[in-house]
Amino acid sequence: MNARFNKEVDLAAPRKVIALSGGIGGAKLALGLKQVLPGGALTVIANTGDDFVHMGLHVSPDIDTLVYTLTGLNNAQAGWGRAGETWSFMAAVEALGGEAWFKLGDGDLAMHVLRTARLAGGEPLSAVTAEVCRALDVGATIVPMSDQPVRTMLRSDEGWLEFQDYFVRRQAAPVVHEIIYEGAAEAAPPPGLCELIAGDDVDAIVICPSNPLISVEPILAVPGIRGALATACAPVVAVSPIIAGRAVKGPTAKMLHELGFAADAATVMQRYAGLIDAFIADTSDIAALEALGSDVVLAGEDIMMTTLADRERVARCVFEVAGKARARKGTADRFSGVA
Ligand code: FO1
Repeated sequence: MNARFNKEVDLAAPRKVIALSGGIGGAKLALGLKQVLPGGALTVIANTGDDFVHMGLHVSPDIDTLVYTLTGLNNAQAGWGRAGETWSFMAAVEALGGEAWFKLGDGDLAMHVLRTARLAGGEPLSAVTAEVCRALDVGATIVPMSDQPVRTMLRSDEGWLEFQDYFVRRQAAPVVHEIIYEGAAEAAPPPGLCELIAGDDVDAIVICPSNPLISVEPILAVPGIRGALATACAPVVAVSPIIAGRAVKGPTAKMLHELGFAADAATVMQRYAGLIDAFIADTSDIAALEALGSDVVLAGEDIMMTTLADRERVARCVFEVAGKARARKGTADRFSGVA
C-alpha cells in the first residue's frame, strides 16, 4: 500500500496518469484513459515478457497492440495486429515451407523489421518505441517495462515453453504448473521510469484489466517497479480482468485454476495486495470482495468494455475511485512527510 499520497493533484481533471498494461484487455482501458485525458497525459508501461525473436525479427506483441489500439489501426476482431491487413508475406513464407503458426501481416511486418533494425543499430527498445509513438501520433507515451530482455516461460505438462509457443502455437492448451520471468532479476526499468512513477505530480496509477500472471506480474518483476508503485504518491487503482469467474478474453481463468487459485476477481485483488489502494470489479463480483474485509476501496462497475463509450466510462470510474481512495486514506499517515 502506498506510504503517502500527494496533495496537489486534481482527480476531476487529471493531467498525469500512468497505466500498466499487457495486450488487448489492458489496451482497451488504455484507450479509454487516453480519450478522457488531455493529450499527452497518459504513459503506459507495457509488458515485454511476451516478446520474442521470430524469423529473425524482434516482435513486441503488447507494445504493438497498444500502439495499434491507441491509434485506431488495430484489428478489433482479432485483438492483435492491424485492421485491413494483407498477408502476401505470410503466403510467400508458407510457399517456401517456412513457419506459419505466428502470423505477421504485411503492414505489421514493417513494425518488426524497423524495430529489429533499430535494435541491431544499438537503440534501446524504449527509444525505438518512443519513435514509433511519435511517427504514428499515438497521443500517449508507451514505455516498455525494460530495455533488457525478460521472457515469460511456462512449465507445463509439455515441459518448459516460451510464451508464444504456449499461447499461439499451442493455443494455451497445455496445463501450466509454474511461470517464471527469465532475465527479470538482471533487468532494469528504462531510465526515468521509477522516478516517473514516484512523482508527486502523478494523478493516478492504473493497473489495467490484463492477466496478472502473464501481463502485469512480469512488469512488477523488473527490479524497482514494484517498490516504486508500493511507495508512489499517487493512488494505485486496479481493474479486474475477471468477471463472474470468467476472463473477458484469453486464458486468465484457466491459468489461475491450473496454478491452484480460484479463478475470480478476489484472487486478482489479493495478488495486488500491498500495491493497490482501490479495486474496480464487475458489479456482480462486489459482494464477494466486500466479504473479504480488505481496506482497499472497492467499486462495482460494468467493466465489460465493448464500445468506445464503455472504455471511456470505465476510465472515468477509475478517476472517481482514485479520488475516493485519496479521500479515504489521505489523512494523517498518508500525508505524513509530505511538505
Ligand atoms: N496471436 C495469435 O493468436 N496468433 C497470431 O498469429 C499472432 C500473431 C501476432 C503477430 C504480431 C503481434 O504483435 C501479435 C500477434 N499475436 C498473435 C498476438 C500475441 O501473440 C498475443 O495476443 C499476446 O502476446 C498476448 O498479449
